[in-house]
Amino acid sequence: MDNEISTQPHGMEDVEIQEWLESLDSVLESSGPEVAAEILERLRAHATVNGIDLPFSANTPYANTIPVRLQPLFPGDQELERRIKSLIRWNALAMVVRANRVEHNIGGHISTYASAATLYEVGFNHFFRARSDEFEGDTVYFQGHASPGMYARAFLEGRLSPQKLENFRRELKPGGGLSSYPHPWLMPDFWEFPTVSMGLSPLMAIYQARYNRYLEDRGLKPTTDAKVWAFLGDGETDEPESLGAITLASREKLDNLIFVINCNLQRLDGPVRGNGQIIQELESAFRGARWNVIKVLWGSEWDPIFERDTEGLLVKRMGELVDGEYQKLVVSSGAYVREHFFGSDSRLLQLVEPMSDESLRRLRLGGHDPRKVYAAYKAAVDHKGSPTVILARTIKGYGLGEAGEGKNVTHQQKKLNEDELREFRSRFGIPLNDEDCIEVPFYRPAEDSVEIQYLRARREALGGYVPKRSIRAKPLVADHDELFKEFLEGSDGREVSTTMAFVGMLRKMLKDAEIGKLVVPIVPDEARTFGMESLFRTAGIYSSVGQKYEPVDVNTLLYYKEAKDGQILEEGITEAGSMGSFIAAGTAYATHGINTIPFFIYYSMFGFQRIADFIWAAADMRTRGFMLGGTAGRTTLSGEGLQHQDGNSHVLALPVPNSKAYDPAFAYEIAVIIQDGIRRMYKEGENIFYYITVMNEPYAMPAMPGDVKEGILRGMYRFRPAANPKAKLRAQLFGSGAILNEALRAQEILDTKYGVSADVWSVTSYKELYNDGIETERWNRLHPGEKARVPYVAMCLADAPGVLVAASDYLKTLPNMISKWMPRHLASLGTDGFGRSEGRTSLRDFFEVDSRFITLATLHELFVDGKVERCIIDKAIKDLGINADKPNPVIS
Ligand SMILES: Cc1ncc(C[n+]2csc(CCOP(=O)(O)OP(=O)(O)O)c2C)c(N)n1
Ligand SMILES: [Mg+2]
Repeated sequence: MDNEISTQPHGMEDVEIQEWLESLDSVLESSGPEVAAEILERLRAHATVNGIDLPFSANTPYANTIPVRLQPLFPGDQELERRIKSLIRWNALAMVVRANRVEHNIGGHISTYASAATLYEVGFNHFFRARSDEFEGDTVYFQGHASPGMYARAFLEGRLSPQKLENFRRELKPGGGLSSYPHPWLMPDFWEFPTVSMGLSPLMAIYQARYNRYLEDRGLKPTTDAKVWAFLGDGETDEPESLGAITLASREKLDNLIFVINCNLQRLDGPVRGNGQIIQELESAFRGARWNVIKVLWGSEWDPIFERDTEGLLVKRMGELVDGEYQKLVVSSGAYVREHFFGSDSRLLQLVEPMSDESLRRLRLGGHDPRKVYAAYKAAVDHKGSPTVILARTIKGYGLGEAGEGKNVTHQQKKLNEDELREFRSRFGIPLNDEDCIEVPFYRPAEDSVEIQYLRARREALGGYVPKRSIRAKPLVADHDELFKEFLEGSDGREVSTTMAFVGMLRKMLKDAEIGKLVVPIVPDEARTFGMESLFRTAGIYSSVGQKYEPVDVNTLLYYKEAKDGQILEEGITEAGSMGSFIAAGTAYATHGINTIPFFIYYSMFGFQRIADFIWAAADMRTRGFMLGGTAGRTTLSGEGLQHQDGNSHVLALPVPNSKAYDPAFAYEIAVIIQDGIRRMYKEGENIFYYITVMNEPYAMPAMPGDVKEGILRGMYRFRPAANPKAKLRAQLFGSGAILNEALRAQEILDTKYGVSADVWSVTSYKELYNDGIETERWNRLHPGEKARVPYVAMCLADAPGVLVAASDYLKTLPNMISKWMPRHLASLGTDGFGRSEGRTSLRDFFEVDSRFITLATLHELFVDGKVERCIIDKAIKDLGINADKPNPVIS
């Protein structure tokens, strides 16, 4: 163990060591701890210069960080708080037990909250400040599995009815219920942050705390001392996202951020680190990342024993045990503790000699002692200059006794037998008799009881109730027609990409009177890829410390300008972190009452594919804003190959219910989508967000062909009608994004070479079309007596003659999923398969989505329909230069 007291190096005399120690003591006495620390630091540097390889340890001993003498007085009524906590414990347990009695295996967790009750209650009674008109409030990420405790508290607070509690995990019952975990989508007046997909909330909390600073530095909100608290499980820290952004927090000196890690040493299956010490491991990771680490390991009962231990034997012994041993010790009898813990050394045994076995058994852990927890929280909120993590030791399933306390099965414990219920009731002093108690009723003392009065008074003093979600931003009012007008007019033949067009819009939006300040561009080290560098200088890159150096390119027009009031969030190479900022910005309408509008632009392949779970959480949180998948399209992004070329994201966007997904081809389509998106989200307050793919293929942007806005938004419109609608051979071609141009070229070839006259449609969103189709079918099914509605796709194509061919830069499943509402068979071309490092032309040949393949598919459909002869197809294959024996891109 790192914190073992090392044995004496050979050759060194005791007296020599004693001399060194004494001189340090005298410095301490005469000049104080700062000078002593300085000397030690200098000694360390001196030793290093002289080639002495000092062992590195980021650990402190296995002891409380805050010594008893620095522990503040506990300001509350400890006995009353204990009683309130006991009631919450009971109701939290009752909620789970009752739910599982009514519906077998409905689930729920008892042991997580049981271990964390003190950690939460000290927060609720003394720290978590509510949001009010005067103060933005603290932001709390509650550990998902502890939700029964939050519900039980809200019940005592009179905020949740017994009926709601009764319907825990049965949300669809009449009168509603409570969602299993924190889900703002399901309980939008209560929960703010979804936390139950473990690992997401620590990262989101870090970026939330940073975003709070961003808003302050940009003058969008007043500077306050509001805190972001994130409650995590120790097992949860194994998720790479949990610790993945901790250096950002220290780099940004986020002293508005406090992590509380509930170290019950257990996860679902068993110990987190049976053969090690999770607390020491976390301490070294966080200290190494320059966080302020506060360990809360031992309760007050241990203090006198430590005091008697002048030789440091107890700390040494504590550092020796692995977590598997600790797990056993804390639930064992006093005699066992005496024998197996203190018994390792006769001097240790002596320390506890005067204590009875019963008092040994009652030695509490730090995380269950409100005085220790209060001291840690107070130190955390007062700490300046870095974020704080509190590592609090607790027992999983605390108080469950034989029903699971500290046992490996405890996470899954949802039922208690009669004896166990009575035992729990007695242990926590719940005023229910033996008979009543086995019914596990919810229990709330009278409104005028001291418990309820105290609890209400504490919350009043802290500004109101937590958690509570409310929308505080006022809707925008402008229509922004002027802003977007120029983009409807085309590029006058100038070849631009849709990315360039979008960046042009972004530039203009940043200057807009109403939304200019609210726009938050977010980019994960990809701004140059998207041609956004011109914004560096004009909008500035946010840096909490401004720019401490003269940038190397200062003499150029587009230099890398960092500024304290910079608007761009240049996140570096972290799509997950950028998503954290996107979520913070896109929920600021609720969290801060500010309508910030995030535009998160990134390499499209590294979005839905890489950070889908964050996107799901964003959806749950009712995040508003725009995600832009840049360099999109499997065949439109040339050269980059298999890992980069995205033909997936529009399929992966399908499951997210409240995200709109568009694959626009032209600048005016993007303008229409963004303008309408701002209206829907920030004027109408819809809880939706947008995913728009933009490409890097340059071509002339046409003007909007008449009023096609509705079609753009609903998912499709006829972009270029057939030249000769009366022709005998007819077709309808569907293209999206850059592939629309291939459809247009095919239209030309079909017309001039094969006498086929085709309409070309721009399909801007297969997802919109699909959702419209399934919703229409559903409505018709539920309303058989009423006039049947027609899906939008069917409406568009009602009078559209000829064969149908779709081509997209994404999987063929996209067009296929709407084909059932089309009047005839649809031939779908798409980019299923692994990408290749190649140029666009070769890629589109390889994936069979170019104008030649669209032409061939059209002729083939006509052939199947008996409208053209086989020989036409044979000749076309030859004329178009198609290799019929080429490898199948799907599996090659
Ligand atoms: C990403 C993710 N993976 C798995 C789970 C399933 N799960 C729920 S709780 C749990 C164990 C939690 O252990 P810990 O973080 O130590 O919390 P504790 O309950 O001990 O406080 C697991 C594996 C989940 N919720 N999220
Ligand atoms: Mg745990």
